[in-house]
Amino acid sequence: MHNNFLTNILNISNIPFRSNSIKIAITGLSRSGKTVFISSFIDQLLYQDKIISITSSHPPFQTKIKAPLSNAKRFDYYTFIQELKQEHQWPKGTDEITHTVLEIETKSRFAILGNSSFKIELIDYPGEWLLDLTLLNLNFKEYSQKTINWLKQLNIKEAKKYLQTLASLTSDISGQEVEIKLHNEYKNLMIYLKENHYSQITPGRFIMPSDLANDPMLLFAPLTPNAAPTLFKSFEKRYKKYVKDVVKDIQLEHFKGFERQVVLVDVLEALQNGYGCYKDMKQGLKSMLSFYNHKNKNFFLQWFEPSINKVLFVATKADQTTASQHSNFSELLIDMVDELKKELDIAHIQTDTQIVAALKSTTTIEKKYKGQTLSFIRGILEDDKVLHDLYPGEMPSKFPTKETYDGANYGYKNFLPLKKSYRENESLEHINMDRVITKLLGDLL
Ligand SMILES: Nc1nc2c(ncn2[C@@H]2O[C@H](COP(=O)(O)OP(=O)(O)OP(=O)(O)O)[C@@H](O)[C@H]2O)c(=O)[nH]1
Ligand SMILES: [Mg+2]
Repeated sequence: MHNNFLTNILNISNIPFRSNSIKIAITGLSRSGKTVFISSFIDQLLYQDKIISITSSHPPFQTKIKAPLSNAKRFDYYTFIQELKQEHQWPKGTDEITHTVLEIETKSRFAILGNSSFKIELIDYPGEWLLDLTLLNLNFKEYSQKTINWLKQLNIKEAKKYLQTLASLTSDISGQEVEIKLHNEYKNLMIYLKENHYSQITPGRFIMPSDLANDPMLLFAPLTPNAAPTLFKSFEKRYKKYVKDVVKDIQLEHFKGFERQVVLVDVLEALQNGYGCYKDMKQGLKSMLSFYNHKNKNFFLQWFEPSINKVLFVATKADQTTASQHSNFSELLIDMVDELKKELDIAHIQTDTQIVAALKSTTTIEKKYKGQTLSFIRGILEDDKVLHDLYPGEMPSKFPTKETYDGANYGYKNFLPLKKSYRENESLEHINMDRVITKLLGDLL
């Protein structure tokens, strides 16, 4: 009797602390799958029929979408899900920060406590703008130096051309004409590098201007310190304004107060675009999360109290490979974020990884080829909109070394959402989104 009483008290003290609302930022570079991921996450929570097996360890819960926040752009779940389920199209790229609020009502494990509810605010946050937060830490001279060093390291023709332009500037050069020319040359280089799968691109608004397209504030570019003092002063002024008005007052403001973060990592993109892109993505991820680094902690504390205590690294598009490759796919994701996880550990931030397909757009089938049975994926290719069976090959379990890297060995294709007709209240076809829900919200359910 006495023992039972004690056990009950202990159990009750084990109930996870429930704050009434929790904020989750979903971040990742453009095209990494944020919008489809958030749409699927909401859809799985709304219609839990498929996730019941994993979540059966939790009491039932009910999810509702709440009214949009008055001070933020709405994440348009209804339009995105209509495109994915009915029109079999991917949503267009997003170039702004959007929010949505859900309310989850759970039945308590302890009848005496009754039902309880909590809110989750989800935010779709472009990784390009997250990279901008590193600029808070750099003055214009430092930013220029860092960018120039990076361009030198890339060792590619297009970057060398910009460095040559910088070297050709005379010390007395100034004026709007040269300012526009330099800005455009640097901006076009950033667009080129983005298209060629490089990750460490700043300022974010040069490639994703959103409402700031053609704003004169953006008229700057990195310069060799001391080379052209008048030009330097004028770019320095605009850089300072950009960091204060855009990075600090808008982009940082939206990032404050988050408890959990999802970082989408495009592992397949890194694998198929060569060693340079892989290295750059790894470094880019490090920069994106640099405010957790204990060395930067004091600096960032003055801007915001980093309250994130859980980071989940997710690689989506697992349906672009066969089911037999998923365990290697998971290993590759771990390989990509391993060092970062260690750094976050030091900062007492809990981390985990998960591969998913937010929307499963292919099926794995077995086919005979030259006497061997191989795993193929069947799906509608985005290129020609026709159903194909493709052999995506084997994935390594570690990223290759510089010497052995051959991007040509790996080629993953984009598929369109399958032409499935969904029943009412049937959630989006997926791989492992149930595990994401458990890893991200399990302690609250
Ligand atoms: N096969 C497959 N492709 C996916 C999946 N999720 C995203 N994609 C592909 O990735 C593209 C980008 O997905 P989005 O969700 O729009 O990515 P995003 O990160 O929001 O991109 P931006 O808004 O441009 O920053 C889609 O157009 C699809 O081609 C998935 O679960 N499976
Ligand atoms: Mg998007």
